[in-house]
Amino acid sequence: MVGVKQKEVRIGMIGYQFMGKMHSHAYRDLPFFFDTEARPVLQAVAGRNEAAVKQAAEKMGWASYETDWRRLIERDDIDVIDIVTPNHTHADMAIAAAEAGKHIIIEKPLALTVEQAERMAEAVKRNNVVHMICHNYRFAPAVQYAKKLIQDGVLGRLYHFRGNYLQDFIIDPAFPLVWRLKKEVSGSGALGDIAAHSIDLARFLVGDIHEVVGTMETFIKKRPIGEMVGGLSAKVDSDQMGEVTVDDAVAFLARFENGTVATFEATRFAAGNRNKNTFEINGEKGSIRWDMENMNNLEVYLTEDAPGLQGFRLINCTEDIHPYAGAYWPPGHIIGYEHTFIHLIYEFMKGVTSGESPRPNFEDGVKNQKILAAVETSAQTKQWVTIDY
Ligand code: 4PW
Repeated sequence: MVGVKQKEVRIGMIGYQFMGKMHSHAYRDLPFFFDTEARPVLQAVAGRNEAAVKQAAEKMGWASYETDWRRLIERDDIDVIDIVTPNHTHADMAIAAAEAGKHIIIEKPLALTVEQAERMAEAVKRNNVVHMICHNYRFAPAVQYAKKLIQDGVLGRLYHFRGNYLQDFIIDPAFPLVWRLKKEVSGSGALGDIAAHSIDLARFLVGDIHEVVGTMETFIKKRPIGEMVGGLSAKVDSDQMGEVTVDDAVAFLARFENGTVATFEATRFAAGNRNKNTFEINGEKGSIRWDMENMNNLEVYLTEDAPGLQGFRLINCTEDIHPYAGAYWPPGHIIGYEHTFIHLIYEFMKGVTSGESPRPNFEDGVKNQKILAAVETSAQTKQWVTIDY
């Protein structure tokens, strides 16, 4: 970075699989494209299996490794703890990291329960550390541009938000009972794993949610015992069957505090939809829609367009005017999924320099967790549930 003195920020990451690989890549690529005062250093990675964590450290460029996450947090050559482990470990790790004065970046959802999430938020506040939760999709240039259009009043008053997150990776009944399907490890299923992203997008683009009513379903109740093997693949370990204790699918209605009405659907049983994270927003002056699988594009419809010319226009958000896009290639030279994490890490590094926790932070994580809990309560009681902020 020319002319600005850079400060090294030493990262200690707990976990090294799918999201660990993604975060490692983002730390390494960040300086290629963005100027920051804080320069991330891949100081140490932690995992229980020594051979595997050693190999991961070598492959992803981490300077050292630990086999005990508590030892990583104790190290005085670590400034940031990055938590990319399954959800049931989040609370203990984040609270210990905060008590040790480390800044924290953590994968979603924040915790298993609202109670855990609140304790985590109190710990980061009490210890005055910078905190952020990894809802990466809001950092796509097209989503950031959608936010700008809404803020500038281009859509006028907002009437509808429609958020879908559709996957199909567990549709085969032979797909094993991995951690993502166990309530005590993951908290919930499609709800916390993917609807959580739609909730974050909704809160980012529209505002706070006031009340929800929903339904949840588990289509396949028992599966063979097994484990994840990277990405969203898994392997069966045994011919024993175990009980699925989370939702396979969730659908809910919501009303925002500003009067916008929403529908949400999240499922891992939508055959043919690999990572179909989409939203549409309808306002008094037009509509916008976005689809993660074509993430550089934003579709925009404006009611003021001349008769005969009305229709959704396709904006390829790769121009300098589109947030983050100008840091990369010339217009039309698209970016991808991994870049959303580079932008997120960029914001986090700026936060570490300024001392301000970037959004979405643990306070957002608590609000999101309350919405997840309200949807579950509503599915059980078959009633509308007001979110108690
Ligand atoms: O964003 C999605 C996640 O939250 C991911 O791409 C896969 O599904 C992995 O976990 C969830």
